[in-house]
Amino acid sequence: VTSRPDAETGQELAEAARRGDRRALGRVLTALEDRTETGRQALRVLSPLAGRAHLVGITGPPGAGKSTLVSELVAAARAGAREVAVLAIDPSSPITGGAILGDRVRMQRHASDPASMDAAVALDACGFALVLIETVGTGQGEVAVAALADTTVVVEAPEMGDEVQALKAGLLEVADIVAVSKADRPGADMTAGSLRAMLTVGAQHDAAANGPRPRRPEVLLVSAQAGTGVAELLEAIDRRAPARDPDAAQAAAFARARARIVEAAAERARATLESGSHRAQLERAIRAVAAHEEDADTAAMRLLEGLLDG
Ligand SMILES: Nc1nc2c(ncn2[C@@H]2O[C@H](COP(=O)(O)OP(=O)(O)O)[C@@H](O)[C@H]2O)c(=O)[nH]1
Ligand SMILES: [Mg+2]
Repeated sequence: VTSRPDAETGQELAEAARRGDRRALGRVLTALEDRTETGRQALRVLSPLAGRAHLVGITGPPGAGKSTLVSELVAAARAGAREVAVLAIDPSSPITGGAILGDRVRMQRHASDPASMDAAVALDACGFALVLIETVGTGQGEVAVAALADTTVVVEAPEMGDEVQALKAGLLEVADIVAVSKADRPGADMTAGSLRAMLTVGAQHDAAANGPRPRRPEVLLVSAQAGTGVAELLEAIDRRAPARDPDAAQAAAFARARARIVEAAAERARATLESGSHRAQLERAIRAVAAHEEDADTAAMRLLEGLLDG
């Protein structure tokens, strides 16, 4: 089944994508990235069909070895006859338009963008059992992927010595698994050791604070180059699959739903504000705020109340 070149509704595209039509899936993803009505239609069809995939965030500092590791994970999972998709989210990527290459999807986005979350839902609904979501950049975007994923793998390279990059970026707090990459290089054992020590202290701290679920991420050594530790990493990921850890899956689903609702509300508010029907009010507020007759927050509140009233 191939998709007709044009004039397809989001519903038709979604149905074709579900039947395994990769071109249709690519067009759904592009529509989601472009935030079009077609994308919204497709998502209405796909959303209820999602919820089976294991969404795994792979994050860490630039150059840590994420992309290389993701390729190895894909190969290992495919060897087990699993359907795997990779969603690479990079706000600085020069590639636009939800480019899809085989089962690799690139989006010039942040992890917290509704488009990224919608893409994960679409891949899930189209039957990919494992969706690896690679995020690059620093700080914000990397932490945001944790809200999107069921399981978060933080990748840390050894050459940083005792300067643990993931710690600086606040990444250890969101890690379910820490993968020390490039284990073929000297210093990897030391990095793993200092990470384990740090995380033990962190876990004690969490327990003392009576947190709901003290985190004690596993630290694993992997070398994509030597091919060592990849199978063990995949096993560690699989142990956290939603079906095997329903409580964690429930918590992840709630975090995801919360982020999606808040982001969708913000996106709708922005679009409505800038749409024709509210343009005049917005223009008046712009003049008032620019002239210092009103502060921006008061103007925003007034406009938001106007949105809710219709
Ligand atoms: N020695 C060694 N180098 C690696 C390994 N994995 C990745 N690299 C190298 O590290 C660099 C960054 O890798 P990449 O996967 O692009 O990192 P990313 O920015 O985190 O996606 C590249 O030059 C890779 O060849 C590994 O297991 N061992
Ligand atoms: Mg990369």
